[in-house]
Amino acid sequence: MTPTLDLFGGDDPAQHGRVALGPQSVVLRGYALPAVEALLAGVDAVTAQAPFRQMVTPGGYTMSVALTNCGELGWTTDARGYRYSRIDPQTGQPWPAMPDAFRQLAQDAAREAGFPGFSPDACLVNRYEPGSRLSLHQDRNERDYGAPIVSVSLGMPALFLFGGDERGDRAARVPLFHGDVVVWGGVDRLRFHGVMPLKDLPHPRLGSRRINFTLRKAG
Ligand code: MD6
Ligand code: FE
Repeated sequence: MTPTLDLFGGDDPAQHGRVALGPQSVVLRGYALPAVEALLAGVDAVTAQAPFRQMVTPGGYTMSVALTNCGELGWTTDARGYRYSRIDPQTGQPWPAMPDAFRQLAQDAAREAGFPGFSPDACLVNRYEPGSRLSLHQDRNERDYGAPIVSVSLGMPALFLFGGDERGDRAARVPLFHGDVVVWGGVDRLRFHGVMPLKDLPHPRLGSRRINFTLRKAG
């Protein structure tokens, strides 16, 4: 018998690596891999109705990340501020429905991370290209901080910055790969975080893109 170092637990997604980022935040390595094709079909369905677009921050900067949304509520930014809305300002229509594969994965991952009964009503979908970045921020436009956020990464890898409760706190750099899912909530819910500028490391399935979507209870 050949001894193997089974760091990632074979093919059982529940046994893939877990990396704790804080008391109530965890990276579930590869957790989304079995669902990738269903998730990408969901992304295509969403973006056919609500295309990716680059939004402008209240400070007047055009975001390098392009975004869209699905679910009852969608996150937007413009000169007047950040907010959730039921209507896509670009199409004048409600945001597309949240694909079942998104909702199911988010519920399962949340339960796995200690947040049973997660029922998201908003999903922000981000598209990164080489050089795209997301500066340090807190997610605080949601009404209730009691629910966690579930974040799914597909395509090119990214270096995620996970800081503390103050902007100036030292941030850990955590690589996120295709199929990784991050869940955080509770005492970690308002920690500052961001994404370093992406390197061009083309992914076999998605090319020079990274797709990240985050599921939330916003309303
Ligand atoms: C990203 N994620 O990974 C950006 N926010 O591309 C986020 O900003 C984020 O991953 C709240 C909770 C989880 C996240
Ligand atoms: Fe965020």
